[in-house]
Amino acid sequence: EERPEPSSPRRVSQYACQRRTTITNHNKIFTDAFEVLVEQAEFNENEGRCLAFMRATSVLKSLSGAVRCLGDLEGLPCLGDQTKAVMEDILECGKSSKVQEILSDEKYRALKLFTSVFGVGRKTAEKWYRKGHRTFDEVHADDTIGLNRMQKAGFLYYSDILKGLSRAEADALGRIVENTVRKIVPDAIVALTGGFRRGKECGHDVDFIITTPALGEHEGLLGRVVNKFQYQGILLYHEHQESTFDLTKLPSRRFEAMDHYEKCFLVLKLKRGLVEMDSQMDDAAQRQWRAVRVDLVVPPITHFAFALLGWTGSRQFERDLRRFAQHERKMLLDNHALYDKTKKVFLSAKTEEEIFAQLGLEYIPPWERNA
Ligand code: 8DG
Ligand code: MN
Ligand code: MN
Repeated sequence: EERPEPSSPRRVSQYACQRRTTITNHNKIFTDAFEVLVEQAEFNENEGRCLAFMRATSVLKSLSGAVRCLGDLEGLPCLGDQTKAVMEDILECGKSSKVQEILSDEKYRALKLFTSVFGVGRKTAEKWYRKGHRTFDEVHADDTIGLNRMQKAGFLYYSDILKGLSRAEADALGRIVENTVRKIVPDAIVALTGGFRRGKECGHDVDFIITTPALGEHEGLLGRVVNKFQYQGILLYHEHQESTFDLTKLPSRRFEAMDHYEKCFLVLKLKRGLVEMDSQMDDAAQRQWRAVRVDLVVPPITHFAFALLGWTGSRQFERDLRRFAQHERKMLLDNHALYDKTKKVFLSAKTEEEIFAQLGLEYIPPWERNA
């Protein structure tokens, strides 16, 4: 069998922000398995194990070819004995017994099901599981459980939201958002971010950053945009979070902390295409629209580049950007700012390119950030 020459002394960085990772994944068989292990570790709050498998997943995604034997892994960072044992299993049997075991585990299955609902996080899922519930019917039948607004919307539009969106649907939404925003501020900036900016063909939601060239004009804009959606009859759900942004604060060291920009988590009606319309004609398909998840974030123009970099992802790319900044440059980076701890100054940037340059990193375009 022919195999590509093992590319001689590989130098693969331990940081995802120094690797180029497109959406083409040659090692899906391994990374799918690892993603189950990551999720299991997350459910068990085993942070170390979670991080180990996330980093291994990310390294495998960056490779330009499929791993055929453990020898192919020589010189690669972040692949320890645990990850190699799982890969060996897959290379030998086509699957990992450990992963198979998790996939049939009652608790894993219940938590996986519950967290698939918009608005249901790990803690809530765990609570429902401990009450003895395993299915949605059981959750709904329990009147000691009070659902919040977001969870109610999550159940109401469950199958629509679970289906996610195509690239074409994301583009259609982009035009709707842009038209609406520009009716209020004609020269407003509407930038696609998240997975679709990285070139993904489908996503669980569409993420947009909205701002205005004139500083201060972005204030109050989001509320007016949401009102227009309501008036157009396409607003199904929204949770509006006011800005808690403070210019003087140092960047956060905690990755999972949410950023402080004004934002809105939405469920909108998206009109169905004609092609789709005449296919299946069950109850749901007869509706002329379906529910889709949209996130809107509104930073001031001065912080646009940081917000864009932070919201473009992937999550692993972001995590490693911050880890690189801290450990290799003694700088703090988050969605708002970059701070040099040695010089004790904030480093401003108008573009993503400038942020990479400030960090002394080669620029990685969005479509190579699929770490
Ligand atoms: P997907 O929607 O196709 O599943 O993938 P994604 O676009 O990469 O994921 P996402 O969950 O929509 O998040 C997009 C990026 O936004 C991700 O890299 C992390 C970043 N992000 C923040 N703050 C927040 C936040 O408060 N909530 C969420 N969900 N994402 C955030 O910087
Ligand atoms: Mn997204
Ligand atoms: Mn999102």
